[in-house]
Amino acid sequence: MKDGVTRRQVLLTGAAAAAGTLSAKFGHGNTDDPTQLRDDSDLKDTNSDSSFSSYSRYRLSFGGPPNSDQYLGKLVPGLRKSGLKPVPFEAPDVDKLSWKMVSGVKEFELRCTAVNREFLPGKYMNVWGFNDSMPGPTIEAFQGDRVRIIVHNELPEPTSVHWHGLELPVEFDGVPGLTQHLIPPGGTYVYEYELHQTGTFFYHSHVAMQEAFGMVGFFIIHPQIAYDPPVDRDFGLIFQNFFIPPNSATADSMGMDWNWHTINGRSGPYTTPLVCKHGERIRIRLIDFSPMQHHPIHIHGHTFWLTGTEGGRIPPSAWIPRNTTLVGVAMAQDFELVAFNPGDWIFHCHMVHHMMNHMVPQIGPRIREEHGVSHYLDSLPNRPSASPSLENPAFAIPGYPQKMQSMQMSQEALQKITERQETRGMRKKWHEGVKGLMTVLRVLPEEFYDLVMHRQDDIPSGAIFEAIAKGDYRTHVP
Ligand SMILES: [Cu+2]
Repeated sequence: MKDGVTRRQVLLTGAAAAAGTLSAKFGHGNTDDPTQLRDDSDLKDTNSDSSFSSYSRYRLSFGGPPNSDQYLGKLVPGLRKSGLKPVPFEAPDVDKLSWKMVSGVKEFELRCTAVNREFLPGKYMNVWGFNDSMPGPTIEAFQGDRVRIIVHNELPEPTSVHWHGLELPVEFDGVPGLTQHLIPPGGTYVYEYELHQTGTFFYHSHVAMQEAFGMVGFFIIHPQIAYDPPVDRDFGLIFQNFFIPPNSATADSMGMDWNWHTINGRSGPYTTPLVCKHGERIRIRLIDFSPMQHHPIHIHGHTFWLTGTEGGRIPPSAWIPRNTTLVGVAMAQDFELVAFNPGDWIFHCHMVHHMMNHMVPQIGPRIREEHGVSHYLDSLPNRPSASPSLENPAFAIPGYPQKMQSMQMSQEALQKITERQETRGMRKKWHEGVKGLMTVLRVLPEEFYDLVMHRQDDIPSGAIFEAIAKGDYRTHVP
């Protein structure tokens, strides 16, 4: 079936018109996407996609009965050809660990370090991690690689590193006492083994309280040739909880009142959106590395297939369609979906207390940065009195208030959140609904993807969202 390209001629006003004008001005550009390292020769001719004719990657479609390959897009491939190397893995807000080839071995260097991580703009928290990052940088390798990982302990106490899920020689398993001596402060331990598996793995300290303090990172092992159906993007998110007492910026790994929640080391809305193009097939690999809590992970507007776990890839016959799935501590799950539905879709943990951070500004002084106890006491006379709000008739309703009131961020914090390239053209107040363990999957028609991700032209707040909502974009219509 042939894909035609049509242009909806819609008379628009306001922001949507601005977006339409912008897209018309720049046309249907095909700018290189530096994150994807692919060229057009990697893309297949979707006109030849006749074997998947009952499913459209560009609009709502059921795709056939539940036992069919096309049901809810199950085996509908991405826009990349089959038989290529996998697309590079992308974990927003986390770097990759560089390596060098030494006599046929991929050699990585990891440093165990204290980290001052910016969970939200201006909110720097003391945790531990690797190479000055929490989570640590991603180790990305291929099936068949031999790797050597040189671990330097720059912490003030002993540690060891475990390679979670890897089948390897016991002396490199990283368990203190049982398989190795702890690495003393200033010490080094060299781990070396072959990778015969593929999947979503991770590395972490095997000292329990250090785990709770943030010491984890992705360890992705790709197959040499991407699995079918190929995906166009391969994202990764690590979910964590911390207890950070109200008057402290240092995580307390003894506490069990988890009140700060991070995805790749940031809290919503500072989590960087996952951005893909309309019609792509994407994978999201999710790890729960919280100390104690599981996360029911939910996506809006799409159904995903559960295609892998921390044990590796699941055979397609056992894939499960979900829009919420429970990811337990130290588990990984891989989700795949066809991004048929343009828009800004929230992707989040559904535990209500994980959908916000702690609420200290509402309940007392926050002694952090320039704000000490004396500062708080000095400013008591200037603090707004509570009585006017108590006169609000809403207080007559039992249970009021439930909505988090007065949680506005400073102008500078807001600017840091909304000036990121990945957020261009989202609704002006999008950040109000994205807190704690929440991030956003942006599915953008190709012309808007280029505008948002590759151009510097000003895009009015809401312009992209409204244009999508009104259907003012080019689309492939089978
Ligand atoms: Cu959760």
